[in-house]
Amino acid sequence: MVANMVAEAAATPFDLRGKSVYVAGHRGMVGGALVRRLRKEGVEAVTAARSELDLTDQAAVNRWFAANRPQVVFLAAAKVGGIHANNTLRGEFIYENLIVAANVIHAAHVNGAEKLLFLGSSCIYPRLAAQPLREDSLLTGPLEPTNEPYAIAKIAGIKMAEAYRSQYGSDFISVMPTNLYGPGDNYHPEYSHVVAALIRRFHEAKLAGAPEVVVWGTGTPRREFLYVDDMADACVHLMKTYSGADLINIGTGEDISIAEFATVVAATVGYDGRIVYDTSKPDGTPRKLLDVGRLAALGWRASTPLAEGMKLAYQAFLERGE
Ligand code: GFB
Repeated sequence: MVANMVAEAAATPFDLRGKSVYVAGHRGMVGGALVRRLRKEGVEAVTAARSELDLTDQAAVNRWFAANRPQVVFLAAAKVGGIHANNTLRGEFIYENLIVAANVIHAAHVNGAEKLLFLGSSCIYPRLAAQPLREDSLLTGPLEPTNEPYAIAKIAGIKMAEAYRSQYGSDFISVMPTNLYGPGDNYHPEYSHVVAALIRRFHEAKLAGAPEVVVWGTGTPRREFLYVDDMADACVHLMKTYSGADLINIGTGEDISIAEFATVVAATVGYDGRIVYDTSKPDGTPRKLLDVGRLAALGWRASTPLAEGMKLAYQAFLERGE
């Protein structure tokens, strides 16, 4: 049944060329990758600097949409961070993500946007949902506590897109990316996600000749990592070929333990010291592997293997401007 719905949805073509395409959050890792990917499509995305448009300001968002009237919206703007940021900046994570989603989705509707893609996250699924995580496990159990505020805001965005489709016939779709990494990542030592955190920590340990590197938690949680340019490619593919209320997971379909991943980072960076674990830090969700069956049925699969993506990510880290 679901497979049929997805197959039907895929039959609806949507051409981006010649359209005004707004990427909300273009300074972020995903938004930046979307702008790069859209260029290959012959589309120069419309963007707005934070100084020009504060997405938490409803009146400003309404004014901007009324003046610019984008036909297509990629909603990649969000307050994001790793496990420590999610767990400690809980108020900021729920407030900013709720209000940005509400403001942009509503303004897109009021100003007649033809299509919108909302980016959720794999952390919307219940902490102990069956693996690999299917889209229909949403709201079937309790969430992981470390990122519950972020997940609740993302679930609200998904449900808003779904409700606008149902009540107003808006062509708003939602995608759920797995853990992402690549150029444009945030390398903050405490607030970043694991990939950026470990690239930086292993690199600094190599330069300092440090005998060991500390990795948070037990090393046993498993994560699935998708290179951000693959993510942008999947989003553009779905924008063009998918229209439906069902969520679509975006991932590789393969996961790795944090301990194994730490050895991948060590190899990428060229660090040969010891790896030790700080078990006073949280592990978070034990496993978060996405079922990518719907995405595969829609004709897309990831193309960047982890080792290759990590080389590109390390290169981007070395070349980054601070
Ligand atoms: O990437 P990360 O912060 O996000 O952590 P989550 C993944 C795993 O890596 C956890 C471990 O088990 C961490 O304990 N880890 C080991 C580290 N060393 C480090 C380190 O130095 N820094 C970090 N950050 N982790 C996030 C959510 O959860 O996933 C967000 O909090 C978002 O809401 C994102 O959904 C995709 O996978 O645990």
